Amino acid sequence: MVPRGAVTARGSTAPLRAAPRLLPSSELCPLSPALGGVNERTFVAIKPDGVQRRLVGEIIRRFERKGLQLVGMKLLQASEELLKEHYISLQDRPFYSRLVKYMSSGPIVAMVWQGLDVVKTVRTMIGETNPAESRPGTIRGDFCVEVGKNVIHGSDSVESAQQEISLWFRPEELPCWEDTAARWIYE
Ligand code: IDP
Ligand code: MG
Repeated sequence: MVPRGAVTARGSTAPLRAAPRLLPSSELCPLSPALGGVNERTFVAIKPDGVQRRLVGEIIRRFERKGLQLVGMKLLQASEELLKEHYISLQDRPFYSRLVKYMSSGPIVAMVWQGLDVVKTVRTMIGETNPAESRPGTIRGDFCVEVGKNVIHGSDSVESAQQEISLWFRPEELPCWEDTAARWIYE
């Protein structure tokens, strides 16, 4: 895990401004040591089955209500090339080509979420890879049945999150905005 206050993708250690404002994409995101420098980011994708089953709003609602900050989002039809790269670590698994086909079978909602320990938090909220092993209350525990149609992706480490964010998003697609609720969420 990246320590609180450390710099992650496109972050800096400049203090937060007093008033909320949108920053030009060329500026680095400000971090606030006073607020714990909560700058960890993770990549989340609502898979084609999640989009088709109208789960986009429900999933975003869960992350928002948790207190996480949405810093990037787009609906896109991912190319096989992109998906092969995204799942490169699974290329020797027997389900790899079926996985790429599934992921390219319709649009995906790609997102970046930010917060304290966000990689671990989002994985906990998603549940296990196999929905049958996922507890009720998790996204996979509540909304799906089979591993091959498990609705959502979340990065499994800070390092893979950084790689996945740079694979799926251009810097200008991650606008920097001050989270004015942060003081009510973090000590
Ligand atoms: P994760 O999504 O929980 O991180 P990974 O092991 O990284 O799980 O696998 C990536 C995706 O590959 C899974 O979310 C699932 O869609 C698919 N997958 C994993 N294992 C199987 C399998 O045994 N059969 C079919 N698909 C699988
Ligand atoms: Mg994974």
